[in-house]
Amino acid sequence: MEFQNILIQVDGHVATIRLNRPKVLNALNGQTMDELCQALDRFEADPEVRVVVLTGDDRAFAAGADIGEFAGVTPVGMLEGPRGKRWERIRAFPKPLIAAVSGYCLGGGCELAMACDIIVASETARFGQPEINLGILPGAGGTQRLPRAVGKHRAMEMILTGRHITAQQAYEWGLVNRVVPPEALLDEAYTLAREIASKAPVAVRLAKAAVLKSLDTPLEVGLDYERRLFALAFGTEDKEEGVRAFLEKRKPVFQGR
Ligand code: DAK
Repeated sequence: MEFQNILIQVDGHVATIRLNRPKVLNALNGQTMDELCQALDRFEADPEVRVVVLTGDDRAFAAGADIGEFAGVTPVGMLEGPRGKRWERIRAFPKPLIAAVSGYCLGGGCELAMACDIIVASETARFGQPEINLGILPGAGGTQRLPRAVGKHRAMEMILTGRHITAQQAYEWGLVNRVVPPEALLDEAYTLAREIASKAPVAVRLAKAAVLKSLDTPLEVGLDYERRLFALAFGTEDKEEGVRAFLEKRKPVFQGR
């Protein structure tokens, strides 16, 4: 399958998706989003892929949706078009997604990073939800995920003013996991990715599902969900291997079964 707006690569158990529309700061047009979803479909189906790193280039992770595609769109077109399904596909991706962010990470770009499970930022990264300047509001999760990440008041400030924040500010506000020099960005993301990829894949997916569940359920429901997933992990060969390896004082070799 040939992609035009993204580059993909697989190295061991870690796949990379690189957004690749540098002339428009990786603006997320429909085709780019479709290609991103197709790549995720492929990586979900490939048992060799255990973690996916999503990145852009030095200048931009992504400067948002492609604004050119908004002109003339009606409310019905917005509701019934493919946009919602694409973002739902990203939300439902079951394997860990690590965003490696350099440069502009705005609007839908910031929402895409927030849909990932871990965000590594370069010192050059700039985060923002500038939709208010276009007469609209965030529409791909920004009003929901940003307050969960940074708290109501900081999210309000970003969303109502449209101002960008620096990588350091994003770190202090809890939006990103860490900030590294630009040249160390991918190394840092791959170090994390390889470490996670070395764990039992089924347990990793169950853990991701359980943590995500915590963000949209009351504690009692979430605890019950965790209890069930925990029990499910006891049906895996990897659990037997992990426990046996500990008792035998050796490193486990996980198979993803
Ligand atoms: N869309 C299209 N083109 C873009 C773009 C964008 N978002 N951002 C930048 N570009 C283009 C510029 O037009 C310019 O193209 P040329 O003029 O060279 O042809 C090129 O990229 C370089 O940009 P600049 O010349 O502007 O570069 P500067 O360094 O001066 O400024 C900037 C960089 C990032 C500050 C500036 O480009 C900027 O403000 N860009 C727009 C950022 C923005 O407003 N982003 C939010 C877009 S709204 C939804 C799903 C998603 C969304 C909503 C709903 N559903 C599921 C319902 C998402 C909405 C959004 O993201």
